[in-house]
Amino acid sequence: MRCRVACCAAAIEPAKPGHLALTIHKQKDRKTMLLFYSPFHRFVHKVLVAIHETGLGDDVELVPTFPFRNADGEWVEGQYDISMLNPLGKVPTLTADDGTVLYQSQVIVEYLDSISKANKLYPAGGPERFDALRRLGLGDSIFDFAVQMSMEGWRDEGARRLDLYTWLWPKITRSFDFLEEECDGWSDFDIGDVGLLQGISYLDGMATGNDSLPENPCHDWQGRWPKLAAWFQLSLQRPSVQVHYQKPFEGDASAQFHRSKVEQALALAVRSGA
Ligand SMILES: N[C@@H](CCC(=O)N[C@@H](CS)C(=O)NCC(=O)O)C(=O)O
Repeated sequence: MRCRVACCAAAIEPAKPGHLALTIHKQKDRKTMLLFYSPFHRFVHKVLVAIHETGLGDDVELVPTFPFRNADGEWVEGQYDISMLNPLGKVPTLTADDGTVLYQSQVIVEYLDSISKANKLYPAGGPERFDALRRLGLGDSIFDFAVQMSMEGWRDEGARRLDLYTWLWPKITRSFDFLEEECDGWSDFDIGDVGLLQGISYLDGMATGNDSLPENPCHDWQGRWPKLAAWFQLSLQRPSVQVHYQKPFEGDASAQFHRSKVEQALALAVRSGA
């Protein structure tokens, strides 16, 4: 059973006559959702692309959240805690305007699509839908593998587990072989493409020219898989990508701002419970 742990007073108080128009106007101007995410724009963020493709750019406030290191590379673990909202303590985490807290990017993008004001990213049904979901799963796995390898690189060189790399790289190169075959026929842009863009762009930022990565077969991935690279370069031009990709985050990224937004989210939070 779902229970509301706290409510926004303004949402439950009956509007006074004469105040109604003002209330409605204020609510329209306000960003009503909060997205806790890591503002590293060296890769394409699936959730940011979905926000813009679905026409929700004016409805979502971005809250920079650093699970490990901040933009200056300093360890800030714990200062940007979101575990009261998401027990996994992971970004991205979204609070919707009714206070519902959603986490795992796959869940967030599907929610955004369900309330879309513009494009739908999920094909309605049939083979197209399941093909999009398959590519989303592939992109998310490539992303997870690349993150795993990147985090392994935080260990001292001698302490890195080489078998992790020899286990993960073939999964990535086989995926790229499959995608090189498939991508010729791609024209529409759906949630599968968004997932692939996130995974490939993270791998691109981590692997390109980086020969210090053990067993790296992807240092020149764009030369090895040219059709996939052409699709990647074209997709990067989409406005929903350009709005953030490779652009520094310019808002408030302080721990104080973050705390104030966690408190705001908690005041509205709805979570599952007895
Ligand atoms: N499968 C998850 C992955 C999210 C994820 O791994 N987030 C990392 C940053 S890239 C994180 O927040 N890690 C913090 C932690 O593990 O404590 C999703 O797609 O949302």
